[in-house]
Amino acid sequence: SIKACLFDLDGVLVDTAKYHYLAWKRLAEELGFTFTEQDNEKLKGVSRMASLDILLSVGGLQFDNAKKYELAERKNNWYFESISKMDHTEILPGALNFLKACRENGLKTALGSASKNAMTILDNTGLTPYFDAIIDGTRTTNAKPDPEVFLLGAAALSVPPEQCIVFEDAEAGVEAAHRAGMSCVGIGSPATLGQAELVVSSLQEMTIERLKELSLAR
Ligand code: G16
Ligand code: MG
Repeated sequence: SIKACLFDLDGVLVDTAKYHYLAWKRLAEELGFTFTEQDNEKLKGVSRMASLDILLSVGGLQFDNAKKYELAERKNNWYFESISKMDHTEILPGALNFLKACRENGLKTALGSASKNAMTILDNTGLTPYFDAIIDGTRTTNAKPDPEVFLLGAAALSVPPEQCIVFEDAEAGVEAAHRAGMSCVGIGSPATLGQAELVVSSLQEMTIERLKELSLAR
């Protein structure tokens, strides 16, 4: 039976994708090209440096590593300005209630995010106390679809992977969950998250009952 829920951050608990997008768009503009919202879809769940590589390929530009780190830092400074102003009103619908329900029902909770800024976001939105373990981009070396972030989460909770369920909005995250030996609930559209065991449009649709049905179906 299910003992733990592991949550992605961006796109599952909060909508920070819009702030990532504004910062990447600004960087692209400084470099002389346009970066659309559609281009931005490719960056979801992807690490900071890999995101920069995708952005530069859209602009048809190439730089050495030193310059790339400088550009990534410039973007991160703008992004950090936005997330510094976040508060609890930016928690996505249903997320807080579902986290509370998990804990009331004896399920452990962990964060499994690629972001190096996760602690700032969790603290500013007041979500930090709802997690038994927090694994973020400062703790991992391999980005999703590598299962590392979720395996570290399960280990931190002392729960075997097969008793964990992952909540993810990115295709690479669903793959990471499966490679970790975990089931996955996709948050978003079945068109992109079709590999997940269940897809819901937001955590508002998620209940402990549905979680139990999912674990029985395994
Ligand atoms: C998030 C976002 C990605 C972002 C990555 C790294 O991950 O989805 O778009 O590039 O983190 O973020 P940072 O630049 O803050 O380290 P997740 O795993 O929470 O969806
Ligand atoms: Mg995400």
